[in-house]
Amino acid sequence: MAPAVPRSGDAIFANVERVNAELFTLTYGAIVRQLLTDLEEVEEVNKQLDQMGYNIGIRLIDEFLAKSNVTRCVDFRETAEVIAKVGFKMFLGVTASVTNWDNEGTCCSLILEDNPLVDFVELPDTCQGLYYCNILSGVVRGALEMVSMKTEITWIRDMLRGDDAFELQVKLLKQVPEEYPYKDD
Ligand code: MYR
Repeated sequence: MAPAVPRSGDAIFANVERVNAELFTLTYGAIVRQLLTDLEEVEEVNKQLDQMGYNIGIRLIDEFLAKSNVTRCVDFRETAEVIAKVGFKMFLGVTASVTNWDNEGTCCSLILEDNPLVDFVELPDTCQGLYYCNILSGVVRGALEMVSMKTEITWIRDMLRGDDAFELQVKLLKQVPEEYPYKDD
């Protein structure tokens, strides 16, 4: 039966957001499932998810910079915080914490305790080597490459493998200085 009192706008929007999030999660699951069927080897699926993420990341950076009003970061530490607090929030709806810095300030971990990609997900034994969320590592790598940072991204912890959080290690390999586009005469 329809409710006698219509729900407030806020409640309706909250519900629409939840449904969209569930649709997103289920759609991602369907993509991973299809890749497993098509490619058969989990290693190949890992590579494909990373590549798909990279292709998304190199496009998503424009939207990120336009919507976030983030300007040049002073160093990689600030970049990592921006990814964790602004980027993840914007595209995944959750924030990450940044820890495990090396002495040089070029390698850190992004920790996700809540990850909407894995809601409803349980991996069967046949998928043990799968990095289910590998699309995320590709997105971060692609986005950073577009702002002149070559990185290597590695999963250190994965809740689908029984760990207590998702930990994504981000290592800055090379920062290509941007060239001033005009000649001083
Ligand atoms: C700069 O110094 O040019 C700013 C760099 C900001 C990079 C932010 C990259 C955002 C990546 C979003 C990842 C979302 C993953 C779901």
